[in-house]
Amino acid sequence: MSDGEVFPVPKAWAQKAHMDAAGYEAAVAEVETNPDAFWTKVAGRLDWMTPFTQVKDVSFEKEDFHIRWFADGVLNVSVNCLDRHIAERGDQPAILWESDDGLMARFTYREALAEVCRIANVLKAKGVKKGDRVTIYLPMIPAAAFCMLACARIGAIHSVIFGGFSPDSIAGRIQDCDSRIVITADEGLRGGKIVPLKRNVDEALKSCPQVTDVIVVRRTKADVPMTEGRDAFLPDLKQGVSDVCEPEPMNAEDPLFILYTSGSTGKPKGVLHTTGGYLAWAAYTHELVFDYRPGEVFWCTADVGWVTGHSYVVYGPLANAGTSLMFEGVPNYPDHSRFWEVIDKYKVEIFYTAPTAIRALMREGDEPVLKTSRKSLRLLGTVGEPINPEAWLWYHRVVGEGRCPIVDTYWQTETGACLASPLPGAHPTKPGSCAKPMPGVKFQLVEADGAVITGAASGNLCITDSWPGQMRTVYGDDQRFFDTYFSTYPGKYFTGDGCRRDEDGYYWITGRVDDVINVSGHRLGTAEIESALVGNENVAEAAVVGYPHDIKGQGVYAYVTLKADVHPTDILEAELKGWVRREIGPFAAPDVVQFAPGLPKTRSGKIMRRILRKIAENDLGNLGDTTTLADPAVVEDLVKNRHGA
Ligand code: 6R9
Repeated sequence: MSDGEVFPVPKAWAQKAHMDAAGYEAAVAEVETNPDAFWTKVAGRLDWMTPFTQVKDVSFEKEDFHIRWFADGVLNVSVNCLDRHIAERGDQPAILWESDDGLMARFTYREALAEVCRIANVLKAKGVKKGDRVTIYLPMIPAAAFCMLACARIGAIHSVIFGGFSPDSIAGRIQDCDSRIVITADEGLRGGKIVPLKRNVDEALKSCPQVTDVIVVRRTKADVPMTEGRDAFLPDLKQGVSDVCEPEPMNAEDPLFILYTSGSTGKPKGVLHTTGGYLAWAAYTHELVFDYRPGEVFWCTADVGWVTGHSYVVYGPLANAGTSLMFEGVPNYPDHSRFWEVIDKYKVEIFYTAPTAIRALMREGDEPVLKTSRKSLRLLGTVGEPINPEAWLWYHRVVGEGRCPIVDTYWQTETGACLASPLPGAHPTKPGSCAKPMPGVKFQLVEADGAVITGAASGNLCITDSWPGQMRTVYGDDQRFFDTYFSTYPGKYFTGDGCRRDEDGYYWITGRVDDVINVSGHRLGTAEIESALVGNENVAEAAVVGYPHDIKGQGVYAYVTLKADVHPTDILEAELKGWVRREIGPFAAPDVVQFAPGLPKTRSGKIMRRILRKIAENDLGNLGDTTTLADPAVVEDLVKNRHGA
């Protein structure tokens, strides 16, 4: 198979990058020959209150399952992200902020540390202690980063919920981790529209009686209802509070945060990351992949509500004494030049975004890009979903003027930070390939039955050994952690992704092989959307699959069987889309609802999703084996009434 164009490593990059091709090979070799020395260097970049003497202590085997890294070391994440940079870089911006409406703000390391300490002291005054869970539901404002770091300072575990989630989704996440404190804002602002954050929290808390305190950050200063005795504005709580707060000494394996993510079954999982390994991996990969040097202006467009925002807006850049730009807005507001104008305004050197945004902007043509300078840019990155070569080439040629290498970074919420990416000084790039695993990450392709695949071939992507940034458990459910990731292929971590390896040993992620779909880089479980749909009084049964979508990567295609006395109408179709918006969040709303008198099932009652996927993809000549269907006529009807048929 031909993989198209290959872009060589620019000479200047090979010469000055943190890691060149030989350095990469040497690191990969060292992991084999002297792993403790290698991993000690990775974690040695952090400041430890008590240095670790144990390095890796891991078994993926069922009988003795455990994952521990640097387990006797003691450190604090906020110290590593703030205090230790003050002496040399106290006046350097830690965070730059571009608001939705074009305002600018900057916080130096000194200012950021003071603010984090004040918020930490506010939390302490509220009785928050080490190990307590704090829910954060904020827009993309600097306070979001400060609140995360304030939790880290006192050893509280944060659970950040993306501002696009609905009251129901918020409630589920608050209940799951039993958090007593919620930090939110009066309102958010995105693309000129108001996001009613406080109102959503009020709605969610109707079913969360355990929440004692809601801290409200001022964003729009709108008048919002405040519940007496429970709600207070952060500026009021900060009055007279000290800007000094002693950091809590944390064991490397103490939890740092929970982040909920969708899986193929059941409710979202609380992915738990710990202190030492997570921060070491976020910082190491941030430096290596982006060839990052302290003080460079780094812009990752991800929301802090997703893992990319955790690792590459907050923790990675700040651990590396970086300047991280936070952007509150959206790529197409007030117009399609926004990203590029912001790059010029802040002299952004490294820009990291999602393929869906690139595709959407590419559709608007070159002019909105070309009218900006972008001279400050030297490296571009993508994350979240496979990037089609056409979008990659446009990003490279038009946005980066052919002079900026592109790093296509493959990873997951579960993996803490990057797993595979070209390193700009080491790897020639191929549009659509995430190139090679980070040193220390051991990829393996397997057949469905587990047989190991070698050479150039496709298979299911597993990782055969641990790396420090790996999640440690599903919050409150160790069994689910093991079952989800380690039981399909015993002794290995299964990513859930399909993947091809080419003749050069480059990896090409082909997408999820489970019932997870990726809509605009947002991960959604089809089961979650189905369960929202069947919660509607008109719906008897629902099956949801992904289908190729030009901009979003995948779209949501819902097959819905109505209750006996309900008739399909356009109004009902719109109602169901709106229903999912409200139940989960706007990004989960089905693009297509097809009413179906029945769903294709096996004789044992299992829905045959393979067939539903083919119909949604309009791949009708190839429906595969339908002999096990209980009622073949169902399929004929589905094909006949296919949307767009
Ligand atoms: C960081 C993040 C994880 C899933 C993952 C895969 C897909 C992410 C990708 C990619 C191809 C890339 N994915 N990066 N696919 N190329 N560069 O996105 O985490 O939200 O947990 O999603 O996203 O399918 O399994 P998360």
